[in-house]
Amino acid sequence: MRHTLCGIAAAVALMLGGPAHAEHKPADPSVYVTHSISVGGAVEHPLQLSVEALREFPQHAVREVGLICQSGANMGKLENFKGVRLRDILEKAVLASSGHNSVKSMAIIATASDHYKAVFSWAELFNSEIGDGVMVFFEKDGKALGDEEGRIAMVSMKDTRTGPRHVKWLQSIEVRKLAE
Ligand SMILES: Nc1nc2c(c(=O)[nH]1)N[C@H]1C(S)=C(S)[C@@H](COP(=O)(O)O)O[C@H]1N2
Ligand SMILES: [Mo]
Repeated sequence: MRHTLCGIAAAVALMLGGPAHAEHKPADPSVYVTHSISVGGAVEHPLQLSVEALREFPQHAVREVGLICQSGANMGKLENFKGVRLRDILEKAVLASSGHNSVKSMAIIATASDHYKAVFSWAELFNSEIGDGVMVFFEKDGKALGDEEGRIAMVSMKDTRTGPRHVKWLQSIEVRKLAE
């Protein structure tokens, strides 16, 4: 009985919630494709960046990154892509900090068009090696990204499991102060 109720509750929650993040292979990924990303929230200069605008930042070519799901499952790899550091984008937007200690309580939220979200902290991006490997990318094998990833995606290459912060169809970067 208990299980049945739980099952029904889960089904109702799913129906009320509408589509959650896409399953790994949506039937028609083209509906999720994004062509630019917004950078906003607690920043001095909100930005809207197209692929062309992203190319203006220092570009990094990456040979290969393995993709491991949070479950531990091997999801293949990202190969031969080109992107820019999220840290460089945020430096252009300039974090809106109200003093020396303000940035330490900031979070950076990456959101995809299917509502998938991944979160970073200021310390990860600006004060750890993780930040060196957080890339917003837009090119693979010298070509635009396909619909299965959108034109703009993101990956955190130095994570233990790289799947969770491989954000396909990237749409926005929001900076938020989590504590006063
Ligand atoms: N926008 C978006 N990005 C996402 C997901 C998602 O549902 N939506 N799933 C994540 C998960 S859990 C994994 S393991 C990786 C790898 O998925 P793929 O092999 O289908 O590319 O994508 C990640 N990025
Ligand atoms: Mo995953």
